[in-house]
Amino acid sequence: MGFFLRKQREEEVKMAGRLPPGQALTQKFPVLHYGAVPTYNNLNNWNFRVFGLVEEERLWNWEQFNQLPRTSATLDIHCVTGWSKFDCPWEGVSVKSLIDAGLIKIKPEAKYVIQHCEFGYTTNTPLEAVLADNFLLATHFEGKPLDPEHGYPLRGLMGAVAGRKDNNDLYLWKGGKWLRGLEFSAQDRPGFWELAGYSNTANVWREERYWHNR
Ligand SMILES: Nc1nc2c(c(=O)[nH]1)N[C@H]1C(S)=C(S)[C@@H](COP(=O)(O)O)O[C@H]1N2
Ligand SMILES: [Mo]
Repeated sequence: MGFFLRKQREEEVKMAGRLPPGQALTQKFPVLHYGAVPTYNNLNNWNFRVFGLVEEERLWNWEQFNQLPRTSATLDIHCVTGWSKFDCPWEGVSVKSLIDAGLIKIKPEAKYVIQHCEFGYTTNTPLEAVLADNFLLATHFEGKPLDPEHGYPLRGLMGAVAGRKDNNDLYLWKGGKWLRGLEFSAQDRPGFWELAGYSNTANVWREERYWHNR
């Protein structure tokens, strides 16, 4: 896609109030993470753990995970390094729907969620951000399983619903790639990028990129 088409498309989303401050539209899908991309020969040893402040801990293998109720969502994604990608079609599992279906029962003291990923990467959000409809446990992008570098087989996906400026619209690093578990917690616990200087709160509309107040 040429420069003028990109610019034109960017102007459209800007006029529609969908371009957060300091962001630019990309038509590519950049890859960003620290460390190696995990490789899986198969998913026989893969599992997903739900723990912390829940009535009963859950441990689902890949087959069981794929039997959970599924959700599709078209979301805009905003990376702290300045690119935004619009109208991305994701599929996966919504945490809210798991709670509504009684598949996860959280204790009332749970106020935060820590996403746990391969190699010990974590990222933290308030509980309400993970329960919002702009957060998904995503398995598919554009109808296909995630590419390895984008989080195969499962990632947290933090996006934004088009045209709705919401307090739960956080930067993309609040979605952990190669996700292996969710921990419900009474205390907030800054994760990898948060400890490296990124904002703890990460609101895209308020442009909370870096953590100054420590
Ligand atoms: N496990 C893991 N997940 C991660 C990261 C990481 O370093 N490790 N980086 C985050 C950052 S900083 C961004 S911007 C997004 C990028 O997602 P993408 O590579 O699919 O564009 O992944 C996030 N999830
Ligand atoms: Mo990032």
